[in-house]
Amino acid sequence: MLKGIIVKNISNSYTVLSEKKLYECIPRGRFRKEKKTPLVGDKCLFDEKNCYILELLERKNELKRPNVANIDICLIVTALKSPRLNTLLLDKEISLAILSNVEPVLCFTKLDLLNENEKKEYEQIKKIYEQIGFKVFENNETSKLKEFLKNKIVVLTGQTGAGKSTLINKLAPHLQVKTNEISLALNRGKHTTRHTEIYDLEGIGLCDTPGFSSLELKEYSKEQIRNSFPEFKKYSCRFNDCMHLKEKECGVKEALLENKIAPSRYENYQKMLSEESK
Ligand SMILES: Nc1nc2c(ncn2[C@@H]2O[C@H](COP(=O)(O)OP(=O)(O)OP(=O)(O)O)[C@@H](O)[C@H]2O)c(=O)[nH]1
Ligand SMILES: [Mg+2]
Ligand SMILES: [Zn+2]
Repeated sequence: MLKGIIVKNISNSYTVLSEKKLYECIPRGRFRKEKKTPLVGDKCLFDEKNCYILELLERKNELKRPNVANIDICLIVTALKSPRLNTLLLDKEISLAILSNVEPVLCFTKLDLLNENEKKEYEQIKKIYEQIGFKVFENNETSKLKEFLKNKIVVLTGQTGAGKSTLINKLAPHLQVKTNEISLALNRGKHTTRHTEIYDLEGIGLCDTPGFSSLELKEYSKEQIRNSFPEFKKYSCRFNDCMHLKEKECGVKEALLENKIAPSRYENYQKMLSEESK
């Protein structure tokens, strides 16, 4: 029996990395009865002769979308154009990371497609997120990114076509991960990455994932969604359990009027609440 880490999953087949060797395994063991599904990022014990995963070790955290385990950083890749910037999706991704105890870090792509005005708009957007305390990168800052991500397991998430796989190739040109060049030429928006896989880059675990076009936060309560907006916590309200909606003497709404909280963030917060049923 060996200890390893699951680096890739395609349907019921899991690739386990152990002492620099890869093993194609299938799950078999107690955790199957317990209805625990192995995830990319899981540490496990496996039978290297028969290639069975026997036991999953305790998870440090679990990100729901994409569904991966033991992640240090969630690198949220967002295109400023093509596909059009969608801050609701971005803010949902940030909340999802925070709610799973994973640090969200932002990386914007396709700055080269912006005109001068759009570049100025982008600078404003960047400021909003930096002021909250998030780290913001651009996808051409590869050496800065590599330095920041050193010794971390990083999952790249974001909309289809945002440029996740392209970024992995920029960081690690030897990998040659498949990107969307061909289908773009045919002008078809389709998912290029179909599975989740951790690539090794000099100590950084880079996890590419399939993109999405929408996100739901169904399993989270309204209170959890509220708590996933770190900038709200700087302000105090009359009611301890204030949702910052129609309550009186709400510090968050006052901050909003004074432009200390970005209107786009507050609007997306309202949208996220209204989408949830809990
Ligand atoms: N102009 C420009 N194009 C980019 C940039 N980054 C990525 N692209 C292009 O955007 C398209 C989609 O890139 P991918 O890396 O395949 O996107 P993805 O996020 O991996 O998409 P999925 O795997 O479907 O989730 C490709 O044609 C890339 O060449 C960028 O910074 N500028
Ligand atoms: Mg991809
Ligand atoms: Zn309030």
